[in-house]
Amino acid sequence: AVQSIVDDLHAEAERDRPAADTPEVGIVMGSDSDLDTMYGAYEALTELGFAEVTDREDPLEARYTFETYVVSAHRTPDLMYAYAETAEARGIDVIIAGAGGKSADLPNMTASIAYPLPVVGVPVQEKSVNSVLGMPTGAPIVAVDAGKSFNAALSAVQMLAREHDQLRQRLVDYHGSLQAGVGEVSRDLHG
Ligand code: RP5
Repeated sequence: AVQSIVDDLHAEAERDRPAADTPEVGIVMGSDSDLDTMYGAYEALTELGFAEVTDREDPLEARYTFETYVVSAHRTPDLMYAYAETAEARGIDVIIAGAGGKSADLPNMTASIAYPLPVVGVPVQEKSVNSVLGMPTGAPIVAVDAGKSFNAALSAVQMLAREHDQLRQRLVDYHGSLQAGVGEVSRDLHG
């Protein structure tokens, strides 16, 4: 099964996919046990109007989309390599990569292989932080604190927003809604 996904990724990388059929954001995580933690990224992307591509054959309706793969650096190294190696050619603009444990190698290996595509790393637990952040000079990764996948998605969309005015506006509106929310809490507290 893994080999057929690897083959599909390479086939997609070689095909000239129209931009409208290409997810802007790729989410990868080391295990399906990371799903709960990575759910924050789904929430942020959905809040900003992204839709998840669940069937690559289906025509996409939403303007902005993301895809999700479970890719383990240790159990499926070939798949990790294929995903990261083909991401740019497949049309992905930014990857969010989450992994847990003390050997959370997926985010940093993905960043190295997918370079120069930006990768936002999410250490799933506190103990994973050093392994995600411990990159040598010249091999960059952007990372958030343990479990902060919501912020990882906001950072990814900030990168995209430099070239997409609509996304920039959604980020500004989202920030405005945060301020309004805080304002309401203060009003409630102080009458
Ligand atoms: C890591 O090992 C994964 O990212 C996950 O956080 C952790 C444990 O994986 P499971 O044993 O729950 O599949 O590579």
